[in-house]
Amino acid sequence: MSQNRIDLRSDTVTLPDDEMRRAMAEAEVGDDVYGEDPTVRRLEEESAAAVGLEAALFVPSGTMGNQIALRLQAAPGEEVICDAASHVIHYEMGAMAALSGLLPHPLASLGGQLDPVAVEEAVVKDASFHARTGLIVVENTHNMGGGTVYDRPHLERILAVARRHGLPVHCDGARIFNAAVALDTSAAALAAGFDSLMFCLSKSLGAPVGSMLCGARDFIAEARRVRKMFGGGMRQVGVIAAAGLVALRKGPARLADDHDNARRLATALAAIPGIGLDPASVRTNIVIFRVGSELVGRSPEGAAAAFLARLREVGVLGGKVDADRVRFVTHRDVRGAEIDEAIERIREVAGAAVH
Ligand code: TLP
Repeated sequence: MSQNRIDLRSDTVTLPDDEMRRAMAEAEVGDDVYGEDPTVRRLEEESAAAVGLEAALFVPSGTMGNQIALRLQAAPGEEVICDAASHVIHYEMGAMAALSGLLPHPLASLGGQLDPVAVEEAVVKDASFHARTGLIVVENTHNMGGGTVYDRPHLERILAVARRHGLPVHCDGARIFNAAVALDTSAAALAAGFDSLMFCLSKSLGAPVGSMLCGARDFIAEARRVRKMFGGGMRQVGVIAAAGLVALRKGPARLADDHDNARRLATALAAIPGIGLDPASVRTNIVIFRVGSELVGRSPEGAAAAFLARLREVGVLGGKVDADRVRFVTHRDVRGAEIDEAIERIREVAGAAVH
């Protein structure tokens, strides 16, 4: 690969910037398992405030944050209602079953957006013969839905169903700040009414490591206990939390640029014959599109893998969603000019295939 690499596999690939590295070097630290790391405490306080919930807990990953929430809010043998393409089902290694004895109750959805009527129908009302419903999970933005966002009225309808049945609701808000920017609202406005919310510092906000689990004070006290049980008790972790603080304070303000880049990329992709994409559906930093077989010919590994392999040869990296869909994610380390460069290279690859 002679050209510079443009890495659009995920917003997790960002490298810590100079300000983060300085903050890490200078971080005041202590043993966080004793609750004595001042930098972690600051990060937890600012995170809770940012989403308008009482308290927050620093966890090593979004997966651990989600899984602690599931563990605490549903009992073994209970069902977790979530959309069929949700991260808690597809990308968390079966953790809800393995760690907490929970059953996913997946619902088909459009763009990952749960239909409140379908949620109401899925709630098990007679638990004398069936697994009881324990929890509802909403993913905002929705990763595999293509970075789609739930607006507040939609969330209200789901929260109302949950309240009617006395069920807790967890928000997988790995990219909640992207949703807030897309809707021109605050993360707190989107978090209101949820029993718990996880957001990631290590995705679009640009930190190297870490996520925050947020909720009521009592819930977070319990979450601290389960984090230790899951092996996530960290010691002088202020060195990492310091980068997280920079991400939390500075990250949200630049997400609009990522969204503009995603839209520009999507518009250009949609104009390429053989690519299936409605650019109007791209609201945040994730672009998912279909690869027609005319772009790659008949390929044993599927159109997406074949197209990605050709793109890799010209230094453009993306991710496979399924046999014929590809995902690009825009982020802090890919600037506008590189998006334009990526578009050029993708056009060349696609043009070479159809001519
Ligand atoms: N998503 C990653 C991969 O796991 C797919 C990515 O590249 O997008 N919730 C959502 C909605 C996520 O997108 C992710 C990560 C997580 C949770 C988990 O976070 P980590 O990777 O920190 O465990």
